[in-house]
Amino acid sequence: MTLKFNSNTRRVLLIAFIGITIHSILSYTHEEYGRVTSLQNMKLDLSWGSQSGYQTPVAMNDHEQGVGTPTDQHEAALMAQHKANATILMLARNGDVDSAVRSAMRLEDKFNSKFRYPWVFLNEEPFSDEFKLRIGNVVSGEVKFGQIPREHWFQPDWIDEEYAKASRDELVSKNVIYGGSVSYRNMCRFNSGFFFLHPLLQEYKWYWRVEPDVTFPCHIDYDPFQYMETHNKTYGFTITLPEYVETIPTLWDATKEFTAEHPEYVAHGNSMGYLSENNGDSYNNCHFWSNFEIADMDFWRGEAYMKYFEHLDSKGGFYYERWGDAPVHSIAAGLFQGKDKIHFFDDIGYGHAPFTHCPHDDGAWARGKCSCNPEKSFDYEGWSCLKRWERIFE
Ligand SMILES: Nc1nc2c(ncn2[C@@H]2O[C@H](COP(=O)(O)OP(=O)(O)O)[C@@H](O)[C@H]2O)c(=O)[nH]1
Ligand SMILES: *[C@@H]1O[C@H](CO)[C@@H](O)[C@H](O)[C@H]1NC(C)=O
Ligand SMILES: *[C@@H]1O[C@H](CO)[C@@H](O)[C@H](O)[C@H]1NC(C)=O
Ligand SMILES: [Mg+2]
Repeated sequence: MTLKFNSNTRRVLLIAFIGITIHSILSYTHEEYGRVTSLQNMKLDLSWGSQSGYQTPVAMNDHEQGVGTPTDQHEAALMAQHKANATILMLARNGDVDSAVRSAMRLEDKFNSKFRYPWVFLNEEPFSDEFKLRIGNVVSGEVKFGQIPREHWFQPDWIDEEYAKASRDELVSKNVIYGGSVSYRNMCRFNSGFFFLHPLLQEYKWYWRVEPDVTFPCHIDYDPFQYMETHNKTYGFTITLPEYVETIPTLWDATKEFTAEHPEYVAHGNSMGYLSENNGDSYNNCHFWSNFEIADMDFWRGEAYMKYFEHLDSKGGFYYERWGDAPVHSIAAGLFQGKDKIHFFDDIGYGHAPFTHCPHDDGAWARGKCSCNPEKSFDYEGWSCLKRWERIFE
């Protein structure tokens, strides 16, 4: 096979060549500057200037809405004035760097290059220089890298490790995903009870949780944080499905114990009809998939949730079973406040393997903003709990 370039291809290559050349010159200039500053200061320098290394990957997708045109910059400046007290948050390991970068690029491309919210990355280990540099090169706003305090992450000493090990082995024998993993349990407990206490998050009210290797198939042309604020919401989701029952056999009993002790925290007009088929006698395992969350940390920091978490933690279920932060968040968000505090972000396309939420006809998809197939949206597939969510508003 011979390689032939038509004139279009040649044009693209020429533009790419010029782009790479300019970028190399600018990177070089920048590198000189960067050497005398710390990594974080260097990041600040990268963020706003037209030298931003960030623009290169986006410019390659020239069929999509680019960044950096005067109109976009003007829009960004306008939007910056109304910015919510919010951050984008990712928990990741150094080994997740490739997939973390992919997620960050995608969210920047579809949303954040226009809004420039800061990012916070958390890890129980110090982030590597590679991680910080590569993430710094793709985000448009400020970025902070934090280490999680030991006592917020590792299995507490009062957990009976022999019993915990036996429970892990049992889940492994039942082929339950992450059944044998202690680090996964640390992560679930951290996301349930501690992330919002991290020093780097204290200055924020809102967060958007992002994970490595997630996708955003639609352009997001409004600010979801401001939507939450304006509509008095505390918790937003895109996908809802049932939890593996083997991972939470006693979570609902522990919850009922708590609500019996503290009936004052159970709100009128709550979402029990979504969580249960029998008015709370048992849990139907439906939860909001917490790898995507746009939510108010002040709800987690509040008395009801803090007490609920302490109660759950004291049961040891994060280690003796494999309680996930998704059912824990969902039950609390569903019971300790009215159902109108929770928002289904139908118009935000979102993918985390193996499921994708693709907006339906009347949403963003019809406005020509999505690349996903709405017919393959998870929403009304057998597994989805969306019908159970919607039935409480009928
Ligand atoms: N720092 C750190 N992050 C973790 C660890 N385990 C999981 N994560 C992060 O926690 C989130 C959920 O983990 P993931 O492997 O995606 O679990 P899944 O989505 O349930 O399959 C992701 O943001 C991971 O990067 C860990 O041991 N250390
Ligand atoms: C942002 O939210 C946090 C948490 O609610 C609060 O402590 C902080 O004062 C807020 N900052 C601004 C500028 O409103
Ligand atoms: C917002 O919700 C809170 C409860 O969290 C309620 O007290 C308040 O009245 C609501 N405000 C508006 C404007 O609806
Ligand atoms: Mg994940």
